[in-house]
Amino acid sequence: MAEREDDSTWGRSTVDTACPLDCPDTCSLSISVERGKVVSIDGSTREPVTDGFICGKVRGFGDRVYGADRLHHAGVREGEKGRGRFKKVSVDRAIEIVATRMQQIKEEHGAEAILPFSYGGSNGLVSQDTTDALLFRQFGTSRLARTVCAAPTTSVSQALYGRMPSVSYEDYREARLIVLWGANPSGSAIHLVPHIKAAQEAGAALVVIDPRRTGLAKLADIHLQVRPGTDVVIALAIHRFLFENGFADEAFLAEHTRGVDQLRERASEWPLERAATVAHVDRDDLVKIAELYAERSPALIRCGWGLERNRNGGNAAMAVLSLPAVAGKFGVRGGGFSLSNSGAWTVDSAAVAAASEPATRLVNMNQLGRALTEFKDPPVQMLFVYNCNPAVTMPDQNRVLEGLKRDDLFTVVFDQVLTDTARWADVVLPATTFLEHYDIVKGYGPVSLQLIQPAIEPVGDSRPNVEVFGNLARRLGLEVNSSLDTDAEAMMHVTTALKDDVRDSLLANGIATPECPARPIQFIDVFPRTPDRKIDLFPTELEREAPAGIYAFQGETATDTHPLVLLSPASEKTINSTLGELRDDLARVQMHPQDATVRDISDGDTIRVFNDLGEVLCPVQLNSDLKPGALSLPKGLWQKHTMNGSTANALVADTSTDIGGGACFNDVRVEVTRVVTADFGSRNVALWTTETGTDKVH
Ligand SMILES: Nc1nc2c(c(=O)[nH]1)N[C@H]1C(S)=C(S)[C@@H](COP(=O)(O)OP(=O)(O)OC[C@H]3O[C@@H](n4cnc5c(=O)[nH]c(N)nc54)[C@H](O)[C@@H]3O)O[C@H]1N2
Ligand SMILES: Nc1nc2c(c(=O)[nH]1)N[C@H]1C(S)=C(S)[C@@H](COP(=O)(O)OP(=O)(O)OC[C@H]3O[C@@H](n4cnc5c(=O)[nH]c(N)nc54)[C@H](O)[C@@H]3O)O[C@H]1N2
Ligand SMILES: [Mo]
Repeated sequence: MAEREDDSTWGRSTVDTACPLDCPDTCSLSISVERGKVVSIDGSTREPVTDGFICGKVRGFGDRVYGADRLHHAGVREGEKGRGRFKKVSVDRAIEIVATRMQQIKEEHGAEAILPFSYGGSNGLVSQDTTDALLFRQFGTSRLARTVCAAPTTSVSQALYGRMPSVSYEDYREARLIVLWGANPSGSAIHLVPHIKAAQEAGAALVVIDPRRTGLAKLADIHLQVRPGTDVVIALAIHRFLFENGFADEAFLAEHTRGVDQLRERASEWPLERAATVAHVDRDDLVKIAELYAERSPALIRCGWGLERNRNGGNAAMAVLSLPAVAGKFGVRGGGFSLSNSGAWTVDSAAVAAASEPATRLVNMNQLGRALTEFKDPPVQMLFVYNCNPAVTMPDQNRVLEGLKRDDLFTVVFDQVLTDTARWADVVLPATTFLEHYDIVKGYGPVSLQLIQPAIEPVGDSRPNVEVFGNLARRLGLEVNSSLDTDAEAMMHVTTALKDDVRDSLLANGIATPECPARPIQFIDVFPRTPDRKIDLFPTELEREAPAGIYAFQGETATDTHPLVLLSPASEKTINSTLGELRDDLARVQMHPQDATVRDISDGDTIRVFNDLGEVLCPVQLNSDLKPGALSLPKGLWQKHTMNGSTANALVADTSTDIGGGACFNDVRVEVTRVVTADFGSRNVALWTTETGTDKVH
């Protein structure tokens, strides 16, 4: 069994476990427990990348476990929707109510009128896509396209490379050039930062391509402060430079790739000058980057997720990820690319794979608002939310909220805390946290598999996902593989077809290392997993999907009425919206002083950020680290974090990215005005606007 030290005299124990929150780092943790309560959470060294340190968010996770917003009981709505008031019922009773309603909806409208809605709130292999998936498939509900994150980059890396594993964190220090492209690891993957700094100390050059001057951009040799959405032309211009100046690795291209001629032709349209003009960057900086990339090896590109959330995002990711192929950067330690490693090691869920998926209606999760308000044949009659907080995290927030308001919609929310979505529920179900149940977590940065084991008993009546879905399935008369989650071995049966050695290693050590090498050299240890093992530089299947073709730039549409662009990057204070309940301060929109001056706006003013979809009222912070013309408001805000209950997503259209059906979170056109505080003192604004957020019930 994985380490668990007990000192029963004092009721003290230390539990080794891991963090399943939606972050690439998947840290190994050591939890100190006293008399059944978590007293501290620290990093451990079991996962080498964690190396004993963790972020402040998880260190403070006990505040969530024992916090005022924790859901201790199941509840049935009392009074109007959205007030967040519930009558306490037993979990069994709540499940019975949900089951009865599901049957009724199936009889009246067909099971496709039920929409299960989940994302990565728990990245554990047990708590998503196991019992839940079996239940919903057998019942014949609508299906969900889980596109809110990484859809464009995944489509593209699948098409080009068959999701070849990435360069590991540890091997960043071997690189002589690192390009951080639309990635901000200081906020979103902190364990990468020491490796980048070590590389710099050893003489590596650092290039950061980002509309914001991030912490690492300040330390970079070159910060290319692009206009959002223009990365595709920057990457194509570097391709053109490589092709035209004899830096393309023709031997590698001939042997290992397909489609290079078409790529060459698309790139030919983008001389460096033209790309620099479109992206509003200094031509000389761009030339320097192209030269550095041509000359230095090992050269490593970190493709983040900031650049994909845009109408040009899929093509941007494709043009970026094809650079190491053209420049011949593979075959050396520290050279190549790094992206999500979620596809590096597939741990199949046997039970789920075996159950065929019925071809029921497929709903793109980014269009939840539309689904709730417009879908017919059948209309959505039940929304079942778990591992997700769509009232604040999905595009077109106002339309999502309009849908949640529908009296004839039955909403079930299964969560750990009373989220903004849970407030709209007809039935709430209390979920355990990773400190209270078993799970298995696979990293998408480092690729190890780790065991999660409970450090404490479930708080209140909270239950693990598999238990709730197992009970619900039984009530519906369905046969699913579930577990009462009594021990690690039982839990493993529910979930995955783990190979014996992997299972044994997890049980004995709490960690298992993957079949693929943990520190792979691309094109030495790992190869494309495309059918012919070649890199497909011009994947025609994506061309059919992309509205303007592949490697195309669809422009960007700043308009006279909405000339600014709003970005919403990851914040170091929350993981998506998780832990947002613990913060009560108002968020501040970041704005460049130049944009503020022309609008007569000063630091600290209350501003209104608006477009045709909605408005956000909050204080402004002037910040010259932004590209002029761009604003920034963190993702993951709760309704209480702005003065009118709207987050950045009230301004995000539910249109799709060029490839992959992803969300365009960073492609938001807005205008800003100062709110005259004589009209609304900030307190009044808060009272006036948070109809749904004032009378909070813990
Ligand atoms: N602390 C914390 N860590 C997290 C998360 C969190 O919420 N909090 N979320 C996790 C999740 S789910 C994800 S997906 C990852 C995301 O992690 P990252 O890949 O780092 O993504 P973002 O923070 O969304 O954006 C990264 C950078 O892209 C920039 N950017 C925005 N638009 C553009 C553009 O058009 N071009 C370019 N070149 N850059 C652009 C932003 O300014 C930002 O600095 O982080 C994970 N880690
Ligand atoms: N404006 C803007 N919005 C964005 C983005 C952006 O860049 N800009 N980025 C997007 C990205 S990258 C992502 S990944 C999505 C994420 O969006 P969501 O998937 O909605 O993520 P969270 O907000 O973290 O909500 C997850 C919820 O799951 C719950 N949960 C955790 N573990 C369990 C469990 O074991 N059981 C149950 N039942 N519940 C559990 C948590 O308490 C939490 O409330 O948001 C997207 N939203
Ligand atoms: Mo994400």
